Amino acid sequence: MAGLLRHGLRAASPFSWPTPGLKAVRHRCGPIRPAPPVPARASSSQTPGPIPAHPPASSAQIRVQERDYPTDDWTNLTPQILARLDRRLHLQAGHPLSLIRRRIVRYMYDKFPNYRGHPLFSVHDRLSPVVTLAQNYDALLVPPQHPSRKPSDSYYINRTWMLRAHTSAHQIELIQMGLDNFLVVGDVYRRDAIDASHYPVFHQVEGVRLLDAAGVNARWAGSLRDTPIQLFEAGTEKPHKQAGHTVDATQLLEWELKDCLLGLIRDLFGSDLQYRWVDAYFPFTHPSWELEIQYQGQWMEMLGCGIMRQELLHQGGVPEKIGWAFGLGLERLAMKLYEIPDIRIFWSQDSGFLSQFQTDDIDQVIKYKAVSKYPQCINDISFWLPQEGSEYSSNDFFDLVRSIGGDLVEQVVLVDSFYHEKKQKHSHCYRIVYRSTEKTLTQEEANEIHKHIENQATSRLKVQIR
Ligand code: FA5
Ligand code: MG
Repeated sequence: MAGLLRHGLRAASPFSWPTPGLKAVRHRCGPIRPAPPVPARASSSQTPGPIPAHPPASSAQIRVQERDYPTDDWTNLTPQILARLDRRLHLQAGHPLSLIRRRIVRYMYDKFPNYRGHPLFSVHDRLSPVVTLAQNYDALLVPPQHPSRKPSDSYYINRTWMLRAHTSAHQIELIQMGLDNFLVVGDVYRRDAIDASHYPVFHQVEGVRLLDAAGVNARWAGSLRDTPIQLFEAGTEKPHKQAGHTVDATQLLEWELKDCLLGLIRDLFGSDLQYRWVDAYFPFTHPSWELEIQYQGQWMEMLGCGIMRQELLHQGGVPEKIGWAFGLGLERLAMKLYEIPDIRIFWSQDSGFLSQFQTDDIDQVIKYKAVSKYPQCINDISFWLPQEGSEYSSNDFFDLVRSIGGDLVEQVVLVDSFYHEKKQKHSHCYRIVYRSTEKTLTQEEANEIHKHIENQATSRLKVQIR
């Protein structure tokens, strides 16, 4: 969030609020005081308040994911952000965010099996990032005057629709569908400052787990207690628990939540990792925490979590249950895991970056190697293979390319191969990526090497250029 004071790499969350006794975090508009809580299901039409007007959009309609929306004075989506909606990096095969998503899902599947040994958690990774303000804020008890609602902080389609600013926006709809254990993975959008660990589009994994009294007691059946654990009591809110929750139930949930998240972090980074829990504030959880780990000599915030506000479970139609939730940043985890020094690199379409993650083995140890800052030149070559009888192997071609292009060849990939029935010939097409690590290689220079490769392939490998 631009303008928020940071503590090392720890950004103040737009969804957190400073509360007395917590780490001081100041907003650019000065200290923020909590507003009275909004009634559950408050409609977004009640939200405007003293929000600065945004210049009206030039066109009356805006097209987002093949749907037209009327624009209004809140519309602030830019073409650059709209273009990111189709990227879905978390689902792109061979992308670091997709590899780490699969590791998290596997961990959660193993950690929480059902009584038949199947995964308890369902995974929702294709939900549209277009949500209502009611989903993103009201359903999560975010007060009408909360700074995260300002057009300067989020991307609005209009006063009703926006791009989700966190995956928590889907909590209530999935609970209302009857789900008790689920993960949401997706791209989220915030008008955040851009630096090495902040980007306006990033990816989160949300985890939600609900339990009723029977579930809680079955879960801790082995403990030495002789009386069943009660979930609810008529009490008052304390820093360590909600008014309606018992201390016992809160502590059990806190233990399970932190055990789950620490287990995940250790699964990814090994057990000798330096971490710390920091008390936090979110309108939709209490108590709440953030987990920070050491990254490049500083504390970096990886996730927010907490015991779900009971009002949410009432709204979700399951007042008899209690639950925990977390939201973690995929980029931050992937930066640490693969030693990617800058969050902007995830958006690179440079094959020098992507080819480093081309694996189906999610446990493969990959350490990112910096890609040359000079541009690539990409040339394709297609030829008919020699007729049956003469030997040809792709490896011969790879060797030939390397012997001619040397270190200027960054990559050679077979991109297409087919058999022509009439001609009775096989065809191969290779893509050669040229790049210098020392200077900008011009397309003319690349063409010259490419031409030489064509000639040598024809004479030495007996192929016929198409
Ligand atoms: C949230 O988004 C809450 N919805 C998390 C949550 C879920 C709390 C469920 C309680 C229960 P926060 O704004 O702190 O919280 O973001 C969560 C994580 O997203 C951060 O810890 C960080 O890892 C990542 N993150 C936040 N902002 C950015 C950004 N601009 N760029 C990259 N990652 C970010
Ligand atoms: Mg945060």
